[in-house]
Amino acid sequence: MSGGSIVKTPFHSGFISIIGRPNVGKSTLLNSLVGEKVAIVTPKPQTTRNRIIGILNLPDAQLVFVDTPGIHKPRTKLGQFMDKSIQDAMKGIDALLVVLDASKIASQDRSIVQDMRMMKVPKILVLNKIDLVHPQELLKPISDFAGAGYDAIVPLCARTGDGIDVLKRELISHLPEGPAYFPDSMWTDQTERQFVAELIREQALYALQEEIPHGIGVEILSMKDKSDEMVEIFANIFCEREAHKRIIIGKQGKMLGSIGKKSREGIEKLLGRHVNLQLWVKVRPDWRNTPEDLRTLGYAD
Ligand SMILES: Nc1nc2c(ncn2[C@@H]2O[C@H](COP(=O)(O)OP(=O)(O)OP(=O)(O)O)[C@@H](O)[C@H]2O)c(=O)[nH]1
Ligand SMILES: [Mg+2]
Repeated sequence: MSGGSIVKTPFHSGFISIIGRPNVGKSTLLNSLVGEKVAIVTPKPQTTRNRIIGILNLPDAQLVFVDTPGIHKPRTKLGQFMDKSIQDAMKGIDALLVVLDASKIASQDRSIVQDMRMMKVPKILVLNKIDLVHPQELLKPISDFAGAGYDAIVPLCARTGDGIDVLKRELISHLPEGPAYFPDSMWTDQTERQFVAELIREQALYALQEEIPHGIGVEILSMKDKSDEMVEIFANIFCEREAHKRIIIGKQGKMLGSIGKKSREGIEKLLGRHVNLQLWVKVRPDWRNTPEDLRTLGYAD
């Protein structure tokens, strides 16, 4: 007679950094993997400014993703902070996702793919935005990168989620056995205040054109519960010039009104309560090079 034994399925866990050029869809991929809106997404490059953690909890695994700013040459102290966020996100990780926009593979992408070979962790190359290319167009990058030292090449569409499950299974198969690092109810390490500031910045980025978006920062001045159903939020939008301030406010305050309305809708969804949002626009010339302003806006360690 043989006794029954309980075979415990192994639990896998690990930190996985998501890196790539600006605008390739890293934050969209993070949101899609986690199934929540963790990071803001806009069509403007350099949307993400700091390291953002998103956690996927599964019965057999906990995947901790680290979204990063797009790799670029820093030109301001803010840029240096973003660069450092990328460097920090590469430390102590268990796996790496290198993301490319399959519809626009450029020489910088090839350099990034090449540079990341030195990372001695499992690496997966993600060809994102496959909705924008004919399937046959994927054959060339797949064969070009086949010998690049990656453990897998996964084509997917972060926007629709097509191919995301393949990526999840692939990642789990490469992660070490280990414990959950965070409680299984947690899906990010960002505070409500940080989220709210990001949602306002997202709407400002959507509304504004040309060079203004890079000079936008959002400071939450206060968040107060007015009742069980109502939160009052005061926030400053920083910009770098009087001319930018005029554009952000718009004719008869129209632009600011629209940024405020859309931000409020996003914040209400996040908090599940009514929001009274008051926005002010402040000119801070060169805040991107001013350590005190960078601290105020949360771009400091
Ligand atoms: N068509 C298509 N667009 C996508 C896809 N994934 C992301 N995008 C779009 O690409 C743009 C950039 O997406 P983000 O997720 O902000 O890109 P990012 O790499 O995080 O950009 P940075 O934070 O600036 O480095 C947005 O307009 C997204 O909607 C996709 O699978 N298909
Ligand atoms: Mg991003």
